[in-house]
This record gives sequence, C-alpha cells and structure tokens, in this order.
Amino acid sequence: MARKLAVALSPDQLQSMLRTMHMIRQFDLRALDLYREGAMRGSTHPYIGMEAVAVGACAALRPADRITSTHRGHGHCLAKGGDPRLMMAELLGKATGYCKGKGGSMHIADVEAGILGANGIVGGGIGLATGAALAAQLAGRDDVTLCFFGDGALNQGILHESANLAAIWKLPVVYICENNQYAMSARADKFTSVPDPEVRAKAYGFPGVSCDGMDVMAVYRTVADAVARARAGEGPSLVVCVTYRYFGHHVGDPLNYRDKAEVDAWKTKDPIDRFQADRLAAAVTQEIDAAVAFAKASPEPEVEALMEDVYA
Ligand SMILES: Cc1ncc(C[n+]2csc(CCOP(=O)(O)OP(=O)(O)O)c2C)c(N)n1
Ligand SMILES: [Mg+2]
Repeated sequence: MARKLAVALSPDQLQSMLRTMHMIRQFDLRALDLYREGAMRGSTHPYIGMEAVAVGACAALRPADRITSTHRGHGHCLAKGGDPRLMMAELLGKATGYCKGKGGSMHIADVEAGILGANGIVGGGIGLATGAALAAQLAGRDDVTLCFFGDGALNQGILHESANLAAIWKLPVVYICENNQYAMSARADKFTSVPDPEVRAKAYGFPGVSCDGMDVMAVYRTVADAVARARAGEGPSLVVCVTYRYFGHHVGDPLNYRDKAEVDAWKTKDPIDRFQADRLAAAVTQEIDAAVAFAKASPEPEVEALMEDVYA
C-alpha cells in the first residue's frame, strides 16, 4: 500500500522544534535547581541530552494522536504540547498543577492534548499505548499512539505480550525505545540478549529500525515513516533511538558507573547544538544559492559601458 513518508517540514515547524528542544532543556535544568534549593519534593529524572527523541517523534504526529510516557517524561509532555506552567506547578506540589499537586513529576497527564500520562512503572505505558491504539481502531478513528519507553523496559514481559497483540490486530501504535545506554546504573548492552531492533521486531512480526537519537531530523524521518504505516492500517513498528542522558538517573544519582570521557564524547553530538548548526548552515546555503542564482541571472555589462567608471 502506498504510504505518505516523512514530509518536508516548513521553516516555522523547524524553528518550533528547535524552540521545544531548548524549552525541554531549560525546564529540566530549572527543575534540578528547584529540587536542590528544596522547593520540590519527590524526585525528578532529567531528559537533558535526549531532547531530539521526544521532539523529532512528536513532530510526526497530528494533534489528535496520543503518546504514553515514562518516569523521565517532561520532554515527551512538552513535545506533545503540555503546558509548562501546569507541569512546573505539579512538580512543586501546587493546587494549580496537572494533578492538583498530588502526583508530582511521574504523574503528569493531559488527556485533551493526547498525553496519556507519565508512568513510574517501567514499561507501564506499553499496555496503555496498546490499549489506546485498540480503542482508536475499534472507534474507526485514524489516530496513532506513540509509546515511549526506555531500554530498561525492553525486557519487560508487557512489551512482548503487547507487541504480539498489536501485530495480530495491526494496531496503530509505534513503540519507541529510548536507548540512553543505561537503566539506572546497568548498561543496556549487559542486560539485553537481542538489542538489534530489526531482529527483535521480526520475532514480533513487524518492522524494527534503529536511528540516531541525537539527530532530531533522523528521529522525525524514522518515526514519520512508522506513523504513516500505522495510520494506513498496516500495524505497529519498533523504533529504537540511540541517545544518552547527560545527568544521572535522577537527581540523587552518585553517577559512579560511568566516566567523564564517555559523557564528553556524547556531548559532542549534542542534539540542540547540532540542529542549530544544521539550521544555520541550511540558512547560509540558501542565501549563497540565492546569490549564485542572482549572479547567474544578471546581465553582462553593455559594451557601451566599457569606459564608464574607469579612471586609468
Ligand atoms: C516495574 C519496575 N521495575 C523497577 C522499577 C525501578 N526503576 C525505576 S527507573 C528504572 C530504570 C529504567 O531504565 P530505562 O527504562 O532504561 O529508562 P531511563 O531511566 O534510562 O530513561 C528502574 C529499574 C520500576 N519503577 N518499575
Ligand atoms: Mg535507559
């Protein structure tokens, strides 16, 4: 069946994606500050470093589409259009927060915006996303559900059960694994027997693909393809985004399981710096292209003008 693959995004959409990546980074940096100054109770799991995943993936969605999220959920929520004021108020336990201050960081949802909830249970969103996709299918709607989860959830039973059902019923769901290299202090490559998404998804009976999760456009293109497939009634996909969290698992993480060289190496691929540089390079290329077109289309000087402006 013919499918609409990733469409070119407009300059305004690209600008908005860059803005949202900045918004996520600043939101979580500020959340860390607030925690350290004692203004926030409970914990918070920074999404810093992983911004390209949420933003690239959500750029492939329509407003009526849904997402499910994780304990590291601020990025997903902001990328799907969550209100930063209601989120921040929730983090600070205020009555104006998304859950009237009773939930905190890991219980933020905005059903109207298609955000079906952060989740403190590793893999907890997988069953919800699969159920939301089934509901859409039964209701005859063509919306798609994106299911974000971490590498730590790759081996949760609920993924295998849900993926099997989604494949059999061709549910409109995209399973997006954020492989940020660690589940708490455990390295993903130490606890996953089949990390290759293609091989894994083959066993479920649908496509699996890996992409550079530090590159917002790569995430966008990969997820847009999977979303188009789901919307066309062709069923689920697995997308693994290879990424990294700059900070610890949560604010209190002593971070004694990885070294600075590793962190620095990942920071050279920073998703915001890279996208900013790409956008700048693209804008300059456009300007130079226009200069070349102008020069090529311009007339040669007239022979009569040969002696004008010449003084020697
Ligand atoms: C079912 C379940 N088991 C264990 C935990 C404790 N726990 C919280 S986060 C986490 C690691 C999750 O790692 P990953 O899925 O890779 O997400 P990341 O933190 O890297 O974003 C664990 C084991 C939990 N919350 N739920
Ligand atoms: Mg992880």
